[in-house]
Amino acid sequence: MNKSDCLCRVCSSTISDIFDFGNMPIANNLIPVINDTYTKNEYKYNMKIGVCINCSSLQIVNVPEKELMFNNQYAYFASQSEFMKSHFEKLGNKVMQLMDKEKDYILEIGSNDGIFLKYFADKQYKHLGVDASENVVETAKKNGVNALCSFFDEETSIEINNKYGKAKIIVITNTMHHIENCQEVAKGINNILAEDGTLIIEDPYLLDMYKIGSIEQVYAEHNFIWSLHSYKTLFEKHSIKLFDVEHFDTHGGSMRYYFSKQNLNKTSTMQEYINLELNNKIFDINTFIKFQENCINISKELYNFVVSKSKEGKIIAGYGATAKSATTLNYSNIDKNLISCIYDSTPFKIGKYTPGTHIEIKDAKLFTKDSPDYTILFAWNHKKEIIEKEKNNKSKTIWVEYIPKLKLTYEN
Ligand code: DWN
Ligand code: ZN
Repeated sequence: MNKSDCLCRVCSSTISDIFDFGNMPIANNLIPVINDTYTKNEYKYNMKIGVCINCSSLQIVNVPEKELMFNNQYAYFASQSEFMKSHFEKLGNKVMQLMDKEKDYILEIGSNDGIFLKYFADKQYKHLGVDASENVVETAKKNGVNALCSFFDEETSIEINNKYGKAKIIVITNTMHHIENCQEVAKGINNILAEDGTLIIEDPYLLDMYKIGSIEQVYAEHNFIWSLHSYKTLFEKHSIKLFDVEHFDTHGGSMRYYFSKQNLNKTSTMQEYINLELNNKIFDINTFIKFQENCINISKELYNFVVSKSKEGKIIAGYGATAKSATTLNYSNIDKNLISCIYDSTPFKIGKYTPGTHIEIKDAKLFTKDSPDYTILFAWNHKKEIIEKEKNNKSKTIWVEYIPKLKLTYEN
């Protein structure tokens, strides 16, 4: 690996410890058919992650080309979760209070299938979504959203500024951690955010990841896991200041960050989380090392469980063909020989196969009829929604959770 690969993309310090996952496929690159052409040519990269003890950001040190991850075959359509829809509707209502409907517009970077901007489109607010994956942009447009297919960088920001002017609100949910060149995004935001505007970012939170040992939050796509300290370091370089945060349980623990170009008073919640990060030693390399050990144990525990049940002749399936589970499945060597299939409700995913491990993805509607002996809840972050739905469907299985540790729940 080049030395420059090991420099922090936030603050340019050297990344001190590297956790090598071995060869990994791209998490959302589902395989359409299992044959030699697809399986032999499947793209893999040697995934290595490290943490910067200067700014605390956790990152993949060798990120694959962005076009390999975001293209017209992007598999994740955020609107599959009713809970996430209502989560974003609440954010929409809050943001509308900050806007003058006649004058202002909102820009969303990483607008996916329009899950968030749909509320603005429905209420005729001026808005623009930018997303690099053509197929999700098409879905957003069908949902009435004004969306542009592009990677967001400095050049795009200039084009948007020329056409739409400065944005009063910029929202980036579950996307900033996808973008390798975070400096370029920050520059672009600086170009386009109004002087009295607000930047809102939300994504999985480093302290939660450390706490529950969710090794899976990292995969090519999630090439950063951010904290308050690391976001502050990045945006302060570009004269954009963090002034408030809000914590959510979504996606295994997420933080929402509020930034402004103005010198606004910092909230007490922000100070609380700054202290929490310091108390939890996010700048101590041992925190990262302990996390690694915990992740290795979780993977081994799940593998041993699956192998032992498979030897007993039990049918073991999965629920939720998540991008996250690509890390666990590939790292733990759990593949199609051990897992019968994974159930999922996303039309784009059904009938395809998981990357690297080649497990068939089946329509979630078949779950009740199939009733596998054990079902690993890969979409563990949607536990409440999925278990309630399957309870109503009278599905019978033993649910298997593996984060933060192995847990069985009998559903009979
Ligand atoms: O940032 C990202 C996040 C937010 O989402 C992306 N990089 C990609 C994606 O990650 P993920 O695939 O790990 O996300 P989810 O939301 O955990 O995926 C849930 C999966 O489960 C989806 O494929 C949809 C499926 N699902 C289902 O079949 N029935 C979900 C729900 C709620 C359901 O009821
Ligand atoms: Zn750094």
